[in-house]
Amino acid sequence: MKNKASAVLASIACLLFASNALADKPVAWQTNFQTAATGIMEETTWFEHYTLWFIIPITLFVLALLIWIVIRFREKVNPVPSKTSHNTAIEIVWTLGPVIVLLFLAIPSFQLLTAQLTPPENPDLTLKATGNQWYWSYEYEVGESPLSFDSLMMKEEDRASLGKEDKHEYPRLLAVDNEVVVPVGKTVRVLVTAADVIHAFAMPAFGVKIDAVPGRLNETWFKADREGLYYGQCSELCGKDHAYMPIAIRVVSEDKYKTWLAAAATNVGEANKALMASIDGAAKTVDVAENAAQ
Ligand SMILES: [Cu+2]
Repeated sequence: MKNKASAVLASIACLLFASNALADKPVAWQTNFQTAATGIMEETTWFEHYTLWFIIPITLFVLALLIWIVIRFREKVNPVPSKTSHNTAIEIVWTLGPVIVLLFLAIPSFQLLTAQLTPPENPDLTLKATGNQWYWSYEYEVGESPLSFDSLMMKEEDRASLGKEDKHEYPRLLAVDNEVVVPVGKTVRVLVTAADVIHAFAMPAFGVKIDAVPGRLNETWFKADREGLYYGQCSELCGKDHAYMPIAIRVVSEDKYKTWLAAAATNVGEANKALMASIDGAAKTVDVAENAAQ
């Protein structure tokens, strides 16, 4: 019994760690949003559900009216058409009704837009993302020498050398060679620009999507609530390899972030490997714990 309970606990822990490794990515035939990883995305998801409470009843109401008109006023039962051209009451209703509905949509919509577009006053970290044909480069505003690196889509033949053989965690067309690493629960300001043509920096689970325009610095922000690996893509048609410049953000604990940052100052590739090993290492500790319990 005790063994069973500990096995269950261990498998729950494994599940937690599994979801810890990969947090969000698009899935086949997906119709809904990805699970929110920031407060902004939670609100966005709420707003989407909220608008459906208006859209669905209105659509059903209009459909019912159409069906009623088609049946009730068909030529056979209504040989002499009415000559009515005005009805003050009905005209007031069909003007005021939509105005009220729009007000109910506009108020939360503007509140959400304001929250999304108001830059944080004291960000914990500032990151610059530059779109290039066809990859992203990132710059961290840290210390005296800013850390910078390029992030290119991972080639299938590089899986082994990068240690990214797990196709679930590192999916084709989404995995990159160097992920952006950020600490969990911290406000990250992202400055977005482009070096050649217009790109767009988008991370669905964070509710972030902003154009990367050459010669212009756009600003957005996020605060990730959950650790894990998140995937997004360039979201502005930018040329022949537009589909091949994914964005990958790894959200880790503050400690792991600091260790990574220190190592990345000299070698980003090695720092990433060490970080991956420390995350996998945490998952392995659970396996060991499970064995010990039996
Ligand atoms: Cu692009």
